This record gives sequence, structure tokens and C-alpha cells, in this order.
Amino acid sequence: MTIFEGQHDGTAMRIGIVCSRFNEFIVTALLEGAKRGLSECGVSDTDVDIAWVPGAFEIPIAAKAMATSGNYDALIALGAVIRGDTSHFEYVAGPCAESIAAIQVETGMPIGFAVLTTENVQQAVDRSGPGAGNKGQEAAIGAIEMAAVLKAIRSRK
Ligand code: INI
Repeated sequence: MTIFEGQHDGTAMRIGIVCSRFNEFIVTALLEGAKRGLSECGVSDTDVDIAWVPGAFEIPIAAKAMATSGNYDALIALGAVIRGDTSHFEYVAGPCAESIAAIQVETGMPIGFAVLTTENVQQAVDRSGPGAGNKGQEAAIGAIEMAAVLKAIRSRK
């Protein structure tokens, strides 16, 4: 019996991060969490590229460009869609999540997803703090695990 399980070892992995500028103070805090998560996994700073885009709606196209570039082992998507901000919450949040899921499956590139979809600013603040529960940190650690488990599956002899 063979069991595939990814370790949280990002040594020598190259990681791409897509950040949306809308609600930038939240996304910057998610990015800090993602950097912490990557560092905990042994990813070197010089192996991390960050692309900024205007809003969550633009995250998928940048993620697809990174996914198809051949330059990365895993990606992380960071954004914040807050319901109070817009009547078109569903039109931004839904397509972003669905497109990221589709890009993962189409390209085979793991994408850690920390595009927050919250009812209000406080909920977004609560999920992007400096301690435990920062969704950027969780997405980063999950992306490393997925890159590792996919590598193990793909290299099975
Ligand atoms: N983009 C977000 O990332 N979060 C939001 O809460 C948001 N709101 O509230 O509208 C938002 N809108 C911008 C959108 O992502 C696009 O950048 C814009 O429509 C231009 O294409």
C-alpha cells in the first residue's frame, strides 16, 4: 500500500502570490501571514514572487498567467471581498473562487486560497491578524502541502 501525504517542506520551492489591492490593509495583513507560513515551511524569500492586481475579480487571470508560466511549484491567492462594500459582492466573490478552483484543476497547479468573503470589515480583520487564524498563513501552508503531495503522486514509479 502506498500512502501519499505532503509534508510542509517548501525548501527549494518557488511560490507565486497574487494580491488584490482592494481593501489593501486587509490584504497586506494576509500577505504578512502568508510570508510567515512560507518561512515556517522553509521557503526562501528570494523564491517568492508577488503580483498585485486591482481587485479580487482580477486575481484569476494573474493566477492563470503564473500557473502556466512554468516558474512556480504553488500559488497563493490573497484578497478581501466585504459584503458591506458593494452590491455586487456575489459577482466578484463567486467568479473569483470558481475561477481559481477551475485554474487549479485545468493546470494542475495548487493554489492556496485566502480571498476572504466576509459580511463586514471586522470579520476580515479577525481573519488576517498577526496570530493564529490568519487565513493567508493557512493558505500558504496548505499550498506547500499540496505541492508536496502532488509531486509525490506524479513521481510514483
Ligand atoms: N474587489 C475586491 O477585491 N473586494 C471588494 O470588496 C470589491 N468590491 O467591494 O467591489 C472589489 N471590487 C473590485 C473588483 O474586484 C474589480 O477590481 C473591479 O470591478 C474592476 O474590474
